[in-house]
Amino acid sequence: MKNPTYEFSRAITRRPSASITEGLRATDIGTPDLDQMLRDHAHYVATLKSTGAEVIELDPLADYPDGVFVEDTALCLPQGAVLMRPGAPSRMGETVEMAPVLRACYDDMREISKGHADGGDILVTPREIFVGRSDRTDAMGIAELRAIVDPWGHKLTEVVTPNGVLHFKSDCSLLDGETILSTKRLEDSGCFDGYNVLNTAAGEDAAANTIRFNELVLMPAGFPKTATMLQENGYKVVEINNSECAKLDGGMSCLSLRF
Ligand code: CIR
Repeated sequence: MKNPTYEFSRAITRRPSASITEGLRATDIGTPDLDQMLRDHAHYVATLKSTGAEVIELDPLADYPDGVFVEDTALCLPQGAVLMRPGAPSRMGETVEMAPVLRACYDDMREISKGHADGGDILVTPREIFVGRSDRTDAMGIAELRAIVDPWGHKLTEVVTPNGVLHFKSDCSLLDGETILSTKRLEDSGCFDGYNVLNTAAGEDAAANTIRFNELVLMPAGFPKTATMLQENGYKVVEINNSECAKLDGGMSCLSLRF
């Protein structure tokens, strides 16, 4: 039987638009190069497809510079999809664009309608759904999400996204049914007690945002100690250049919805 937290038959991605240069960023470390990002994005999509999954590739959205980061628009669960309500005003309309795509894939689609929540703050494990309170995800958004997923049989665990970190999943990812890759600073908060936790190597916190997608772990290139550690633990790692998305605080999980 499939484990729906990391074995997927489909993914949704969106190609970056030329407006990506206007994307949100916490600190300006340079303007993303569209051509490089398109090459990296094509590698990412090809890697997802190499596992046998179908990838629904959406067209760029010029009006939404951060539209490539589709993860923030929804939570996809076996029981149904939940449209998020992104915490950044410039991103709120992205969910309107995603709604018809998800409606075509799901019989049951719900939405966050009052509070705010970004998909990047949500980590789904076989035991629970972690939701990190952050600058983008607030108490009202979490309460609405809990009311939706509770009847679906999911336990929602509210956690705190570390200060100065954009999203909860900027600092962690699921590697298999019971193993989490986490920065030391997030693990130290105690939120993963009871799980097997592997830490990113010292100085490689930015490697924490990976995705386990079927048999592969997609991780950003340039973090050799963490890549070796994952391989030594038996994971099949594919490294993808993330230099351009990183300029906008984006990474591997942000680039797809997986179900
Ligand atoms: C933003 O600030 O919203 C985008 N520049 C980056 C979003 C990254 N998404 C994610 O971590 N799920």
